[in-house]
Amino acid sequence: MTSLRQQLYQDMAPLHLTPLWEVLHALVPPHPVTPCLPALWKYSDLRPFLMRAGEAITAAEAVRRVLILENPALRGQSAVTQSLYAGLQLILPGEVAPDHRHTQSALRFIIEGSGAFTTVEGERATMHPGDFILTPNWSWHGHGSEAEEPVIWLDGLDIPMLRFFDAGFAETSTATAPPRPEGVSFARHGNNMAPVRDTRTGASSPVFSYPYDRSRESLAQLERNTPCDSWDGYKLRYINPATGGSPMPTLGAFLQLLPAGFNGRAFRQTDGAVYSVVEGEGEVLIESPDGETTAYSFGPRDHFVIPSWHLASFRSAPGSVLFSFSDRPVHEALSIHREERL
Ligand code: GTQ
Repeated sequence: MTSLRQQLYQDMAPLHLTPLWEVLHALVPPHPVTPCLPALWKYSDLRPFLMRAGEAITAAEAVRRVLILENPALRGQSAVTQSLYAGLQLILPGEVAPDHRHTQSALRFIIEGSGAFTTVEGERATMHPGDFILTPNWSWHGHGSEAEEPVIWLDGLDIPMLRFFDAGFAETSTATAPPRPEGVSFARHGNNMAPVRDTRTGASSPVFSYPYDRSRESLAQLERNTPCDSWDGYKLRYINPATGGSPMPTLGAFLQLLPAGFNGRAFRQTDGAVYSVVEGEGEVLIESPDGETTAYSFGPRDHFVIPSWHLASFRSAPGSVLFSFSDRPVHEALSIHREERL
């Protein structure tokens, strides 16, 4: 019997044929089995390398001077999860990172420094720590700095997702988009209002800068006046005001506050997520598939990743604010999103 099978496999191999029954279990597992590992990047460990990159190459030469946060299990793949890319980008005073556009969608979350800017279709968004800025797919964008200090931000992109779909296109700018006054997009769409005859269909948000002070104030209000969620603390998602959906089709982004003394319950979700710590301190406990739990201690500007379907919970003695992003809108669009709250 076995030899019959062995002979069959051997004889059909030249035709690039493989028996399903040998791989079926792995192909349709009873629950998600990700190769990704949980990981934490301490900012104090990482920052010196970013500064050395600042001495080693200019932003103009690098095009984007970024250190990629690679999942330890996906080295060489420029991926923090199977679908997501994350990196920390540095721009020094006076530097320019030239305009380009691509089918990958990008988000920025500002980590350190003020006064650099991203330009989206010619409109500037000046960066301050905690601001959430997006560059929708196929929009012209570049970065520059009129700051007097280094400015560092988290880049989140759907690069591995587009690679999976073999759908990546990019162009570099020959003629830069004409400059447009700063703040117009926010004036049009950022205050729960919209132009009367606006007909946009809203694949991506018409607002591309979400200032931290506004998001933070919402969380402060909610903490004062509403009950705390036992798993999330107080958690809000950034929205596309034209649709109520995610700011970009492939990337969801979130801001959450863990109140002082928070001792959260465990959850897992199919969307692996990348976290950027804004304020405070705490611990994330992540259970590996073999049942072992590791506690990762985090402080301001640290980054960590919770892979798909890993049980996780948060603890914070002094309280904390966390930004995060994931591919959740894709899971939801495809009706494959699941989460479990224990
Ligand atoms: O700023 O356009 O981290 O195109 C990777 C690819 C940033 C960007 C990244 C990019 C960008």
